[in-house]
Amino acid sequence: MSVPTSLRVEHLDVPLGIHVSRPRLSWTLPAGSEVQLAYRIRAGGWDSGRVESDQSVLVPYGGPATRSGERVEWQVKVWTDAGESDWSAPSWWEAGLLEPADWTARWIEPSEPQPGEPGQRPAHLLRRTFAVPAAVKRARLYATAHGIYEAFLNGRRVGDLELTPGFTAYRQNLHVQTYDVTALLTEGAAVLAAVLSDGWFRGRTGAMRMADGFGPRTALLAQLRIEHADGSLTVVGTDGEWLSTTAEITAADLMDGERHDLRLALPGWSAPGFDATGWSKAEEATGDLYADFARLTASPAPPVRVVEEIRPIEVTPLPSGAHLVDLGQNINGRLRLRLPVQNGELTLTHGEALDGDGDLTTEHLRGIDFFTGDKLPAGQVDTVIPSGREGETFEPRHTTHGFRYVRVEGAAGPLTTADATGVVVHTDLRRTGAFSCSDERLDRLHDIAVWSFRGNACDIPTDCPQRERAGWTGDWMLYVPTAALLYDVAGFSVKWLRDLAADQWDDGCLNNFAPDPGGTAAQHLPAELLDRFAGSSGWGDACVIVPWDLYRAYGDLDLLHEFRPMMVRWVEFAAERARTRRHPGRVERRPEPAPHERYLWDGGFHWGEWTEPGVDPEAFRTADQGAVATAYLYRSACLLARISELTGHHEDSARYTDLAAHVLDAWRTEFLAADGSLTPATQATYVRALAFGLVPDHLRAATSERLAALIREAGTHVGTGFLATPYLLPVLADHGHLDLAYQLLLRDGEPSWMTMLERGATTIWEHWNGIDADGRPDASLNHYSKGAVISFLHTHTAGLRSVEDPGPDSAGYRRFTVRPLPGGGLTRAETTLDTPYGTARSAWRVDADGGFELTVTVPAGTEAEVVLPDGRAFHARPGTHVYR
Ligand code: RAM
Repeated sequence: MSVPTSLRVEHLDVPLGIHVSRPRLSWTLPAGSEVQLAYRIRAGGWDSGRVESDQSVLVPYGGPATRSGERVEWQVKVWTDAGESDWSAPSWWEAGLLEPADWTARWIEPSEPQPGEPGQRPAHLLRRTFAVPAAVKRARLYATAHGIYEAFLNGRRVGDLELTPGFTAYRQNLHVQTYDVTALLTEGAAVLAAVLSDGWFRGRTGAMRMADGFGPRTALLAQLRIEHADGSLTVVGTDGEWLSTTAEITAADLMDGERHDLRLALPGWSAPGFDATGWSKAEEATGDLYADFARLTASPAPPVRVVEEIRPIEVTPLPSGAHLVDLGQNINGRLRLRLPVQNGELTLTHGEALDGDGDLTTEHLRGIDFFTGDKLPAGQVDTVIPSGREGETFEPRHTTHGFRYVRVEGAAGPLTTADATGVVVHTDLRRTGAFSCSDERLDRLHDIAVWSFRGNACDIPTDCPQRERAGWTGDWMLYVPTAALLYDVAGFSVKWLRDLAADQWDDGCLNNFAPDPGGTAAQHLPAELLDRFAGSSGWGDACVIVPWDLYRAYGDLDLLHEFRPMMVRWVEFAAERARTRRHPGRVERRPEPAPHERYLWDGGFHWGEWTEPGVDPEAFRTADQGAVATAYLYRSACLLARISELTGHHEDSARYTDLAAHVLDAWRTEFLAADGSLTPATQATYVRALAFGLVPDHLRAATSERLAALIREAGTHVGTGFLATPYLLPVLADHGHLDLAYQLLLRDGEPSWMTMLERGATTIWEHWNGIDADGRPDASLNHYSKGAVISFLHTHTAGLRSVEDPGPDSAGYRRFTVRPLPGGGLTRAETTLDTPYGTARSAWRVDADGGFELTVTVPAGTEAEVVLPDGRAFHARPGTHVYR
C-alpha cells in the first residue's frame, strides 16, 4: 500500500537547531484515501499515536520532551479497512540549545579602542585556536552575534547562510544558527573564526538611518560541540582566549554599503598555522543584554541565502569613463565583480533608474529626515581597492542593496557582462503558488509583483530594499494575502510578528515597523511628538490582520493564540483613542461631541490612505482621517471578536462584537448617507467600506454603483493609494462590476498598472508615477504594496479562493471555492497552490466556439465548492475534475 504523498514539519524549513520542543507535523494523503494516520516519534524512545480522522491534519507533537541537541525522528503510516501501509521513510529534526544553562561560551567584543563614525566602521576578524584531541563523530556550531557574522572553521566558511543572525528585536529575540560542521573538523590543531560587522544591531537602519539602535558595540557568541568517536566531548566557545583585528572590510553598513581594501587581506587568517602576532585580545563582554541567554532562540523562518545569480544583460561604457551594469531586473542583493588587475579604487553605486543621459541616478532614492525635512544620502555605494594581484573578486557579504543598475567607476580596463554577476539575496522561501494566463501583459505584471516581493523579503518584509529597508507594518498587512499565494510565508511572518509583539508599547500602541531598533523608548517622548508618527490606524492593525490572513492560508490556530494578547492591547488602545481624542476640525464644526463620537477614531496620528494619486503628500499630517481609522477599528474589532471565539475566549468575543457594533454605528452615522453615498467621496473610502462590510446590505448596490461612477469619472483610472488598492478589483468584481475590474487592470495611461509595464518596470513602484512620462523616476521603484493586485488573478481570474471567515474545519484550504471569473479578453488562466493539504489547482480555457472548460484539482482531505461562470455550482471531493 502506498504511504502518504508528503510529510513535513509544518512552518519549519530548517530541521537543524530548532528551538521548540513541540513542532507540528503535517502530511498529505494519497488522493481519495479514507484512512487513519498513525505516527511514531523517536526522541530517546518511541512515542506513537493515532489520528482519528480521515483528513490530512496538523498534529501537535506532544511526545517525549526534547532535550537540547537531541535528534528526533518521526514516521507515519496509513491505516484503512484494507490493512496498513509500511512506515514512511523517517524524517527528522534536531533541537538547538534550549536552555540558557546550555551555554558555556561567553559573549566577546572585538578590540575596538575607538568605534568609527556610523556607516564607516570596519568589520572585525576574530579567531581562536584549539585542539581536536580525538577523531570526530559529529560536530555542531551554535552561533549568533550583535551585528552580522560569518563563521569560519579551519579556513572554510561555515554553511551557506547570509546576513546571520538576521534582523529581530534583539533585546527580546536573538536567533542562534546551528550548523553541522562535522566535515570541517579533523583531529589536531583547529581554528574557529568569524567576521563581524555592524549589521542591523549597530549599523544604520530605516528611513532615518539611525545608528547604534541596539547598542554601541558589536559582539559574537559561538559554541562548538564536538562528539568524538570514543564518546568523549570537546566544547569550545567564545571566551577570553580569542584574538581580534580589523578586516580588509574597512567599512560595512546595510544602508551605506561596503568598502574593501584588499591590500589589507590576511590570507589564511581563519586557518591553523596563521601568525596572529599583532592581533589584540577580544574582550569578554558583560552586563545588560549579554547576561540574558533566555532571549536566544531559533528562527521560525527559513534562512537568508543566495537564491539566484543573474548575468547582466548589458555593460555600457559611459562618457565619464565609468561603466553601467544593467541586470535587466531590479533585485535585492549585491554585485559580484571580477576585478581588473589594478591598484586604484573602484566605486560601485547601486540604483534603480537612469537619468536623461543614460547614467545612473539615485536622487529619487534619497530619504528625508522626518523631523527636519533634510534630504539624506541615497547610500548603496560599495568601494574596493584591489590588491593588484591576478584573479581577485569583489563580493560584499555584509550589506545588500536594492538595484537593477550599478555604475562602476575607476576600472582601469573595459568591463563586460562576464565580469559582473547579480547575486540575489533573500529569505529562502518555498515557492507554493503560480499563475499564468493567455495575456502576456498580465503574466508580466504577475512576474514583476513576484520580483517586488522577493526584493523585499530579506529576513523581514520590508517596504523597499533601498531607501528604508524597514519592516513597515502596513506594507506587510497589505501584501501578506498575496504573498501567501506565492510562497510559504508562515514562518517568515511569525518571526516578524514576534518582533512586532516584542516592542508593543505599554499603552498597546504599535509603532510603524518591526523590528524597531528604537524598541519601546519612543513611548516616553512628549505627546505632541508622538502625535506626529505613532499609533497609525491601518499600520498598527497589521497585528490583527496579518495573523488572521495567515490563519486563513495555513489553518494554524496556534498563531492566533500566540498573538491574541497583542491584538487585544492594540484594539483597546485604538478604542481608547477613539473615546478620548477628537480631530480639531470636528471640534470646530461640532464643539459638543455627538454621542457616537465615543467610537469615532479621528484623533491621534494616521498615515491615512497614503500615496493616493492627486493628493498633496503632506496633507496626511493634519487631515481628518476619521473615515479610514474608524473603518480599521471596526475591521480589527470584528476580527478580534472572531479570533477570541476561535481561541475559546468567549467573554472577549462578546466584548469585541459589542465594540464593533458601536464603531460600525459611529462610522455609518458620520460617513454614510441614506442613498449609499460616502464621505469623503474617494475611491478608497468606497472600496474600504465595501471590503470591510461597513455598508448595510440594502445599500451595497447603490454604494458600489457610486464607486463605479467615481472610477469612470476618473477616466476609468485607479484612484486608490496604499490601503485600498489590494481590495479594489475584488470589491468591483464581487459587486457586479467585473468588466470594470478588468478595464482597470488592463488600463494604460497614468495612473495604472499597465503604465508600469509600458515604462519598463521590473518591480512594482511605490507611486503610480514611479517613472513619469518623461522618464524621470520618483520615489522607490520597488515597493510591493500596489502589486497586491495580482491576488485578483489567483482568486478571481483563476478563481481559487480560501474561505472568507474560516473555522477549524475550513481554514488552510481544508475547504475552498473555485469560482473563475473570465474577462478582459482572456482565453485561458490557471493557478496552482500548495496548500497545507497538497496542491490545489484551477485551470480554465475558452475554445474557439466559446465553450468553457474548467479543470479543478482538490487535494486529499479537502473539499471545494465549484461555481462556473454560468452560475452552476458543484461540490467537489478530492481528485481532479473537469467541468464544461
Ligand atoms: C513610507 C514607507 C512605507 C509606508 C510608510 C507610511 O516611507 O516606504 O511604504 O508604509 O511610508
